Amino acid sequence: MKKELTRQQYLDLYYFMRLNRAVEDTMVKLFRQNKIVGGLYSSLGQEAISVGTAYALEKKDWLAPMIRNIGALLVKGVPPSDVFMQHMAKYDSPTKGKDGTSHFGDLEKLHIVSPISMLGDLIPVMTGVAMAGRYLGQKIVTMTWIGDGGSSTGVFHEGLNFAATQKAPFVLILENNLWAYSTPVKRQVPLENLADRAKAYGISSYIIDGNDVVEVYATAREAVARARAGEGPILIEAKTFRRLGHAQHDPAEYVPKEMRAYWEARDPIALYEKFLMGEKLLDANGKKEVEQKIDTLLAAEREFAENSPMPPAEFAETGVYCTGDDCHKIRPKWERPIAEVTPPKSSVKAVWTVAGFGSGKSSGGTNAPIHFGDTTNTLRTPASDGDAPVKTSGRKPVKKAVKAAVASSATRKLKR
Ligand SMILES: Cc1ncc(C[n+]2csc(CCOP(=O)(O)OP(=O)(O)O)c2C)c(N)n1
Ligand SMILES: [Mg+2]
Repeated sequence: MKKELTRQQYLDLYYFMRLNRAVEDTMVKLFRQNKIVGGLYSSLGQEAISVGTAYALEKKDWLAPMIRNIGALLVKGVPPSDVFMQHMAKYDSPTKGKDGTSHFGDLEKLHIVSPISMLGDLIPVMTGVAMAGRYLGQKIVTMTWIGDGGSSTGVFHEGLNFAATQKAPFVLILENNLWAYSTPVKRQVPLENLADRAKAYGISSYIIDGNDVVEVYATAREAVARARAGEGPILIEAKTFRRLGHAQHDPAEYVPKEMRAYWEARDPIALYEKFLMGEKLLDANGKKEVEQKIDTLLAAEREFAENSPMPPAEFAETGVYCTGDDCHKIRPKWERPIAEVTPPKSSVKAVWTVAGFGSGKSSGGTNAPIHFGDTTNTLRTPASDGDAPVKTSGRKPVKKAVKAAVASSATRKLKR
């Protein structure tokens, strides 16, 4: 770790790494209380990468996180309550409960592009954002992250080639944490350094110790400055280790014990604390203050998140199709009348039909299109189309069937 930052920068990096870890520790508790909806991914031991790289960006710059980049979101200004609520599918969450993990963004204030699951797809997307900024004369830099596994996707290569050809002001952080699910990096890439892939696209790259936050930040800062100056995209490979399984469900028993022990002894927060104490930038009191500040903040943020309601059921049917202002402020440029390209007008008449389909009734008596077996009807399949109609068994309507079942179970109980 070199000495080249201001005291405030050193302390900010420490605060955000501790906050990143504390936010994720809180989510593990929420997960065990069954309050998290969906998967929970951990960046334990990788905090220096998310924090150090995002800290190198300016306010006007743009980023798009992957699942292990909660730290980058916190640095960019996302409140922890948003992260909690997003994972708990709460109505006040950025996606109002419609998506989970780090799958949310903020195009207006924080300049965060919402990720999707497809690994690598953010590379061409963030290249596009970088190019748009250039057209608009904004001098912005864009950043996203990719794993060792994700760096083997086609879109990683297509995207990086595209970014290089366009000389896009874009910085790509390759988090080589040695595992992609249960596949060790050596079994999927015949290279010692994944940064070598940059050579194929004629762009600059760095290889850094991802557990040394000062090195991460100093390198990212240089890369961001170079990209902003017009040098084109830059790839940074940060060597690290995924300390937990792919997600909460995975005990990662396939990881050799010695490998785990090696990396656990290189915890980025413990290493940094030692450095800060040695440089007299932090002492026991300072450490306590940071801990108390984070504890107080997270207690309030967690309470807010837990008190937020779940979305109302009817909300599920909204936002499926973009409806302009009701959906978001960025308007689609419709070349044809909206009514013409959205249902019901956009639906085409089926070339073959199943008689009775769509006319079934739910047990509540409402329309239940898929319960076509609930009505006495005839069935025609593509194979039998044109042949004589096939008679279905014509089961009892659900309501009657349920009544009969309830009656028979009551009789059984009485007999006992
Ligand atoms: C294109 C694509 N293929 C497969 C997946 C399924 N998938 C999700 S995470 C993951 C492993 C990713 O490993 P890596 O890129 O090393 O990231 P890490 O989990 O180690 O952070 C896979 C295969 C996906 N989301 N997208
Ligand atoms: Mg990996």
